[in-house]
Amino acid sequence: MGRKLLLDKAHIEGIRYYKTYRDNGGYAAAEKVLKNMSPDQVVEEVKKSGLRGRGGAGFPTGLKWSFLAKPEGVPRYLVCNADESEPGTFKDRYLMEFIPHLLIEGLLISSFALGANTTYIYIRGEYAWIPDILEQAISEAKEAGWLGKNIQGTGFDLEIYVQRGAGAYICGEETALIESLEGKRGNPRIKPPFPAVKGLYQCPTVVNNVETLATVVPIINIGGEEYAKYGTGKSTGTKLISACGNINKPGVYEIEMNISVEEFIYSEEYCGGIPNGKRLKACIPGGSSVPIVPANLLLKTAKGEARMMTYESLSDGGFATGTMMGSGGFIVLDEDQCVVRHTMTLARFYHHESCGQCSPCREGTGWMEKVLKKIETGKGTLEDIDLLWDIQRRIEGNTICPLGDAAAWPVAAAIRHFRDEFEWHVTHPEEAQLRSFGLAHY
Ligand code: L3W
Ligand code: SF4
Repeated sequence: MGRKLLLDKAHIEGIRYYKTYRDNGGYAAAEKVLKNMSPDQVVEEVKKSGLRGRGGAGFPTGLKWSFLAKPEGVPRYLVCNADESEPGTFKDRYLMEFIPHLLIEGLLISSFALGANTTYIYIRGEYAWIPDILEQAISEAKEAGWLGKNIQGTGFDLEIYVQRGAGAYICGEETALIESLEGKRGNPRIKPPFPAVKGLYQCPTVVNNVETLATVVPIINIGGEEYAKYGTGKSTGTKLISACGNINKPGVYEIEMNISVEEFIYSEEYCGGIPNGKRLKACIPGGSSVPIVPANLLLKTAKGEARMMTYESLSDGGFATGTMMGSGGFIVLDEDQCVVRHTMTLARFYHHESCGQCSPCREGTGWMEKVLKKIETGKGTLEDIDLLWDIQRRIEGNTICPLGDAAAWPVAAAIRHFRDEFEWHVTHPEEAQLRSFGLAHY
């Protein structure tokens, strides 16, 4: 069994509630920090741990915290990004729903480290039942003296507020989230300035993902150096992976970042293999925004070594697979899946979710959806495949926020790795049409 740091107590009945959480070692890290550590020491431990942001970008958390500007007399904010909307990603939901106090404890420690007295959890609107769970955890923690004024007699004050989003994917982008939190339309801002300098209400703000902030708890409990012994290389610790698609055991798994992709897909401890003995065709290992990888590149590197579930191995220097660990939304496709249809579905999603501020994204996502629909329904031409390639190329790198790239990459990767399938739709229009209507399969 792989070692666990976040979900090790998830099986305990009643762990959602303060008493059970506390009886099982909860708030020991908060106690350690408040009694024995300075804010700088906490930041140092997080740096030593090598923790990287779990929301998608993998940016070093300790480094981000050390960027936080500290002008005299200006409040600082911590914002927990719980707007988990990336298709295929549902690991933060699991944490918030089943072990909410792990997040509240992580927020307390992180707020203390950053000198933030007000912290917001911005939660995806569709997670309609979770704010109540978080509110209950917050009020239990407050009653036990872990929130409010003069926490545990240290003089440190902290209030945590839960803010619901209204169902817009773009509000998971940190600056759009901040705009939304300020009561405005969730349009991303141009960076720099980064939130660490000018964030919420133009004040220094750290925005971190739910899993990132929850992970601060085991880091403090075992120490940054010990945490860094988990995993390998620049992928230290454990990572939550939400696995879905054509696998026998979809769900949320905590993996130590030292197992192979093959082990993750086929072992009984994790996904349990592919149903009905079907062959693996491809995988999107990090949420819908990261490029699709065909099975041959997914399981082995160009050197014939096992591909690992790590930031480095999945991106392979950004070259061979061109994909990423992303948010850990692991989507498996078996041999029956149509990559063109799949790509069209994603294109529709990004078109719908584009905020419309920049023309390459606003117009390009719509064009990609239209051209993909034409090809998928057997009405496309070979020139349309080149047109599609051209459109995605004009979006990538030319937009305000990463949604443009996120829309372009899946299309580019699908054409790069599965061009024959696009061509098949053009050269077999009648079969493609039947398949599009769900009347025929491979
Ligand atoms: C201060 C600097 N701060 C960078 C901070 C920056 C941000 C973090 C990472 O997009 C990706 C996206 C999705 N001074 C700084 C600095 N920072 N330089 O570091 O920044 P960045 O720009 O690399 O990424 P991002 O804008 O946060 C995140 C991809 O993740 N994604 C995930 C989506 C996940 C969800 C979800 O449901 N959880 O939506 C999937 O792959 O496409 O590329 O905080 O401020 N000099
Ligand atoms: Fe809006 Fe798309 Fe531009 Fe991002 S890239 S700011 S979502 S139009």
